[in-house]
Order: sequence, then structure tokens, then C-alpha cells
Amino acid sequence: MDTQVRVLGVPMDLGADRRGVDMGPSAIRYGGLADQLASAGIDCIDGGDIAVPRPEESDPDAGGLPSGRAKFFRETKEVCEDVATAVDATLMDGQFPLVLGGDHSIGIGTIVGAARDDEELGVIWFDAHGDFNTPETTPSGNIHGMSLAAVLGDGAFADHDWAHTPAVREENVVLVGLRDVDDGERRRLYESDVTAFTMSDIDTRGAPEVVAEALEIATDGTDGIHVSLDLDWLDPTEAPGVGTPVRGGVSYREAHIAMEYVAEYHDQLRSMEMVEVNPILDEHNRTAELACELVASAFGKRVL
Ligand SMILES: [Mn+2]
Repeated sequence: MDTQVRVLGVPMDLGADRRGVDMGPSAIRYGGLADQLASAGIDCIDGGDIAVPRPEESDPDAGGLPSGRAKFFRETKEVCEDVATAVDATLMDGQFPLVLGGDHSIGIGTIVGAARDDEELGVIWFDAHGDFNTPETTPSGNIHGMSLAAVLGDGAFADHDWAHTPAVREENVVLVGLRDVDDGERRRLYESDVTAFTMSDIDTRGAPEVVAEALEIATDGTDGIHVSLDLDWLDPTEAPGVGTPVRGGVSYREAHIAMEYVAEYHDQLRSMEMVEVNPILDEHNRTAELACELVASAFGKRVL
């Protein structure tokens, strides 16, 4: 890829219960992001961090939604609007936005910014979870479990001016690696035109075949794709430093081959984000270092 990468940090933890993911952007930078990108032949600049209010500063249930529950809705919406503006500005400058989380609620901002005007955006969401709850179905009220539903304009999000949603069409969205899905999410996923590949699909068909199909779906009829990688997609033995670990995730090698497949689509790749790195729960920053390695693979780094 010839395009210069602009790194945007979003130290966001308003969308998750466990504090610590706000330090994710620092941990990923410290983990060698710039060096890993350089080893893939990528020139990068750092655009700094987007300001995020501290949870202590505000009331999580101050409201703003007609129904259901979404903690820190107002604050999350404001941060995501700033993320969307920064991602859009990066693209306008001819650079590639690489967004570092922070919890997965920031995906709302990244996708809205990457979708831009009236263009069709494909999305691949590598995650253990569906992130498909709405304020009506959520068991926790945490927006990081609702971000994909939000960009599709689902539930109470649809009745609110929630960052120009729906930003993407269901048929252009693919989930990969699911293994922990709430009842409300399962029902909604069945009804939707979103494609969902579970860990069972990866077990039976193999990661390369599943990821190849995901890329075909996301690129079919779209103007570009966004890749959102939640580190909890990997097995916790490889990525222990995440907010909500679930056993039975993809292996180190499966994650790399998936990113190498993503790199094959560099002409369509528009934006990428790495989220949910939690250095407090990590072991010597290895999850952040793994995130850097996976970014390098996604940008074309090869063994030979
Ligand atoms: Mn997630």
C-alpha cells in the first residue's frame, strides 16, 4: 500500500464496565506499532488522541434515549462524532485512518466517518461477541456491546440522531469468530441480512476459507471496506489483555492468515481499527504487541 497511515487513538472506556481499555492506544503505540508498520513498508504519522471524558465526570444514566438503556450515551455519541470527523478528514487528506481503541463503541465513529456521504461501505467485524444488542435488549447497558446495532440504526438508536445512522447496509456487514451471543442478539441476527460466521464455521471450514468468503461479501458491490478487530476475537491464551475474554477463540496463526487475506484486498481497504486492548489485564503488554503484529500482516508484511 502506497498510502500514508495516520494513527488515531481513542482512549475510550465509557462503553465498557472494566476500566483499563482507555490505556489501549498507549499500549499499542508502546508495543511497537510504528516499527511494525515500517517493517511492512508503510509510512505512518501519528495524529494523536481524541479527547474522551472521564467516567467520573458524568452520570452514566443521564439519558438521551427514548427507550432502553445505554450508559454514557451522550458522551459516547459526542466522542464518536469527533472520531467520525477525524476519520473523514484523514481520508480527505488522502491518508489511511488506523484507529486504536479504546472499547468497541468507537467503531460507531470510525464507520460513520469511513462510510462518508452516500458511499457503500463493507464491514468485517472480527469479534467473539455480536455487539448486536440494542438499548432495549442489552443485559449490561454497555455501548461496546451495541456498536454494530448502532451503525445499522437498530432499536432506540433509530429514533435518535445517532451519528447519521444507518451508516451501512446489513448485507454488507460480516461478523467473524462469534462464540458469545446474547439471546436478544441471536434473534436480531437471525432476522437481519448480516452474515455471521461463528467459531464453529472456522473449526469446520478453516479460517482461510471463512475469511475469504467474508472478504468477498464485504467487497461485493461496495466502494471500500472497514476492518474492525476486537482483540477478544483471539483466544485468551494469545490475547489475555482484553476487557471481555472468551475461551475458544482463533489461534495466533489463524489471526495472521486472516490479516494476510485482508492485505490481499488493499485496494478496497479504507480504514481499520484495533480495539479492546486492556493493558491492566495484560501480561507484559503481549496483547498490544500482538495487535501491532496483526496490523503489519494486514498491511502486507510477509515472512518472505
Ligand atoms: Mn467487540
